Amino acid sequence: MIVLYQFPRCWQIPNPSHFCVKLETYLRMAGLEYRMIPTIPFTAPRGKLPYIDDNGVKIADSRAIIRHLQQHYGPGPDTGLSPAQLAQALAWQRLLEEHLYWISMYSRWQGSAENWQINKQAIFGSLPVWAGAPLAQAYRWRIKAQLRGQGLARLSPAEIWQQATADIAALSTQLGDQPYFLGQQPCSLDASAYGVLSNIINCPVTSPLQELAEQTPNLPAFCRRMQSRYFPELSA
Ligand SMILES: N[C@@H](CCC(=O)N[C@@H](CS)C(=O)NCC(=O)O)C(=O)O
Repeated sequence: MIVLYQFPRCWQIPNPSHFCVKLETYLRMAGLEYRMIPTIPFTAPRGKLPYIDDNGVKIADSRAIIRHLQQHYGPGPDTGLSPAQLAQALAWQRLLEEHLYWISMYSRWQGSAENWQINKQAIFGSLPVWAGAPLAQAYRWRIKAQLRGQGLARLSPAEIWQQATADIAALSTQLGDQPYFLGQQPCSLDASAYGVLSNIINCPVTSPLQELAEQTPNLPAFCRRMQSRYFPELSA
């Protein structure tokens, strides 16, 4: 059976990690059985979560994992997408995972002191204090360095929220009044979108980004739709 390593659940969303939500949603969309082991990225093969162990083979990076799953277990929810739809899905995933994700990380790791406490408790709260406190501090420095390396943290907050506004508006326009991002059927793009959007809209970390997303007519409804379809146990 596939073993999924990811952060412990919290906040009544599938995971505090955007990429862990994406992968677990994909597994459920594809109807693949898995067992979950809560962990932190410390011992992950590429130093990041999620990763899987599939019959003794460890694979890290949600994209590499989904490619592996598609090769070994079939195309799953992306069956039937045209080459043009697959291209669109790729472009939207890049916006979500390579841009909006970082704005969400900025809100969470570099935002207010209250947000930091909420985030710290969710990710490191299950560890004993002697281990959790220094690890949390080390990861905070690490993520701040990543945000500077990516370039986002070199912009002013006003510039960051301006970019967030454009991303959120584009996503809301693409979704329109369809249930899923490419139409009537969910596909791996929806798993990616749910991963990022649930971690913006449905988590207790408040920010201008969350306000922007909450004000759209359709993105919060998309998150509710995904949660009730794939994670009904979290709504109970
Ligand atoms: N490209 C990777 C990104 C995974 C990722 O960034 N995971 C974050 C959690 S959302 C992580 O484990 N970060 C720990 C670190 O960077 O030290 C994927 O698609 O899986």
